Amino acid sequence: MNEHYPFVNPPLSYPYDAMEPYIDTKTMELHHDRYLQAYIDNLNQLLKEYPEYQNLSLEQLALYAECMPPHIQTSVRNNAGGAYNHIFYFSVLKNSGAACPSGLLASVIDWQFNSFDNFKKLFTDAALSVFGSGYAWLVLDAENKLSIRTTANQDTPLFFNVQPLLVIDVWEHAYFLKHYNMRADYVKDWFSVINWEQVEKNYAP
Ligand code: MN3
Repeated sequence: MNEHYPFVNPPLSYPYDAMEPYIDTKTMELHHDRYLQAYIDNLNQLLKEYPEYQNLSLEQLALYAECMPPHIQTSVRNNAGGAYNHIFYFSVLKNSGAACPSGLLASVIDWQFNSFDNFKKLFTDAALSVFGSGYAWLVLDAENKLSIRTTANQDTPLFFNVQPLLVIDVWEHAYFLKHYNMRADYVKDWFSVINWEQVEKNYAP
């Protein structure tokens, strides 16, 4: 995708129905073509008037929004964050991939969380603890340790000075059509479509 303005919505690297039966086709279509598209369109619209910010990346826009004129701070932060978070979310989905991490990442998860099953439990608890809309993340922090973080709305974990490895979107639009209000069922299904190969690359590029 473009590193800066004008941003374009990167096409999914898989068909809309690729995550069936865990995440339904219609949800994937709406999520990518409407929700993510809207963040990108809004951001481009906003930046049209601000050539001085047009060379910034999504990460920079989300991070530096608070240094911008007060009347655009919230919109830049939400729309750049919304685009960044969604692109990241779609990039770590894959059906029929490995069921769990391997290699170095697997060892570090075992070491830091005692076992993969315990990591899964803690990550699920975090995803369920998000009140309202937001995300749960596995990140690498400044001390090179893995941790589980949650963010509200379209905040990004970049605010914590960490490197994101894996994310689940727990906004209702990510699961409502199939799982209704049962976020726990969605989180359970989502664990079947994690692209662990990509997460490993994010960990040790
Ligand atoms: Mn979403």
